[in-house]
Amino acid sequence: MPLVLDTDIGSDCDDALALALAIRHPDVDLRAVTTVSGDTTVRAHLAARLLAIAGATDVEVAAGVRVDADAPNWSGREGEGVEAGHEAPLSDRSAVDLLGAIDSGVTIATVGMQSNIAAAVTRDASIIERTGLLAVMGGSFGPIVSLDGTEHPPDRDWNLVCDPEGALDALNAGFETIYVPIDVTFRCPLRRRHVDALRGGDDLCRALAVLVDIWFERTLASAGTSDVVAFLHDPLTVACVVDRSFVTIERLPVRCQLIEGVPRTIVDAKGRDADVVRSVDADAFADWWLSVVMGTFS
Ligand SMILES: [Ca+2]
Repeated sequence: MPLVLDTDIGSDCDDALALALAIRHPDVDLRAVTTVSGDTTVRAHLAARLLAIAGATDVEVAAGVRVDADAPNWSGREGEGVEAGHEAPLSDRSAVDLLGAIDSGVTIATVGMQSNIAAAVTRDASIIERTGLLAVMGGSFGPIVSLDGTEHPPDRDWNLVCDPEGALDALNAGFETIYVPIDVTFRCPLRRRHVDALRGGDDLCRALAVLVDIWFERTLASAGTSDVVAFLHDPLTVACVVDRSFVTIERLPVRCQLIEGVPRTIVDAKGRDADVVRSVDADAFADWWLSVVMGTFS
């Protein structure tokens, strides 16, 4: 499956976990990585470094649309935890140029805000027909409820909220789309035993463990839990490109609309048919992710 991963790698650690899945799954032909949000060059170097650690320096990495450094998806600490070292040069092309030249039938997994996709559509709408599938981490089609039962407001849908105009432009453009929404991925944890297993893996696995540890200390540790160390929002999105055995899917008419300033995914007669992930066998998926990344998948 030819794939371009469009990512805000470097904020939440799950982008790196998704990149590792794309690198390691035998049925994914990772053609390129494009970065979005904040300092996209820093994010691109992080992706390039992880690709080099994995020995995948033939994957093109292109920096994308930047937003102001104080935008809500930019912590200023992106790249922390990955030591400098050998990496392939970044592409001479911008992410928008790269996406605009995408070959027919290639899948784009967009696991950050939709700014690059929207810019590419604005420049040349033929990307819509050429793209085989747009796999979107985002949207919500039910209550967003944490594992502890806490319900979150719709603006927790970070990838849409960070660039509302980009979300509207990209998600209403007419791509064949699968939504991997946040109400499902919030139910999809990476657990302590998974990150501990990564520590016994190869260089890439150990690098991922460091990134998870940093993310956990920064975000989840204060919640008093030690078992849930991250959430597999972006890895589930990449997984759904090649293996949907962990999820249930409904075909629903979806459109994106601002409601009280928040971009929301709406299901009604004016929407365009899309695949929507409605549930996940989270434990089976996390174990599968680990087996793919650690090379024990068969
Ligand atoms: Ca992301």
